[in-house]
Amino acid sequence: MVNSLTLGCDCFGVIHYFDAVLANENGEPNVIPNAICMHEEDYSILWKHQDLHSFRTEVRRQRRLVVSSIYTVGNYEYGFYWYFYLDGSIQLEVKLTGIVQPMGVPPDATQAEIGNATLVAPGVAAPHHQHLFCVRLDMAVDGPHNSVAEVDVVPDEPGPDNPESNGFHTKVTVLRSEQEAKRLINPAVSRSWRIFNPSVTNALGQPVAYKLIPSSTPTMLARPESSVYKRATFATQNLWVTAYDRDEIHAAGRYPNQSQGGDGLPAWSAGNRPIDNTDIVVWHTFGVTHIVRPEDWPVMPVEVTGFSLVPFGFFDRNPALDVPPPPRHCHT
Ligand SMILES: [Cu+2]
Repeated sequence: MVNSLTLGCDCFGVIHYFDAVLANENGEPNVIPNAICMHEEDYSILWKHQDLHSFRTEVRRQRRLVVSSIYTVGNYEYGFYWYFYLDGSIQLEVKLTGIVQPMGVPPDATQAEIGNATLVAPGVAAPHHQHLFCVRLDMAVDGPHNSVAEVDVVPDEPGPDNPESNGFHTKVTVLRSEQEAKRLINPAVSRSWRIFNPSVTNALGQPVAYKLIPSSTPTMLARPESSVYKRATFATQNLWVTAYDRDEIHAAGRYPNQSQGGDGLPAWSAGNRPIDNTDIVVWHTFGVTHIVRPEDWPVMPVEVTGFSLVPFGFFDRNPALDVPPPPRHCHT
């Protein structure tokens, strides 16, 4: 399903391409030229400050390394864009485009009459649906043995230690077993998950860590008795953490199309293996619930979903201080 990418169309600028070698249905190697694109691009400002007394300014430009590929899955295109930034941050954006699944409705049908779909053209409607992705992150933050903590930001209790009633603090909960690590996002408390190495500290004595910042993302809306829920149970949680096993690769198991349900993450995590200070894999489910717009027809402008992994005490200070300054006229 992976596309061959074309210079000046899919990717701009100075590009390095990688071919993909895949097996065809007879098990023979099949080369797909230019399947992966790598390039660098400007990404606005990295950091800036203007001194309010002297009006002296320092500014540095952000750049990112982009590694991308695009897949045509039936009517849809999915672009996977990994970004690597100068401050050590990593981001995945999935770009959704292509043609939404249409269905015919009577030419005089109204929006009220067609139920769980949007009328996108006379006689044409597009059903509500979800795109839920699960990434397998084989984490190794400064070594193979890592732990995961859930971090919520919550208000302090009222009392003498909170005299203005405006204090808040981080509530850090280390997830110690696979069952404890089945988690949902919670934007109201800025929930993130910190993947840290308990055995390695930075110069400040803190365990080195990267934090997973989810986007505002749904989980599966289909009910537990549905076929899709049983086969894609991974999509009912935003986070899973498992003990590393080389055979545990696909979140829905090896054969989702033939599955009777329960394979993949729910089966592996049923063993409730310990996940604290050991070789772990972090799985993150994210995506979009797509209530199709008339503007998505007849071809859909890109909609973006994804997540970020940013250093949290992995470095001792801002790691991008040595970025060369832009031309002289940008700072005084
Ligand atoms: Cu969609």
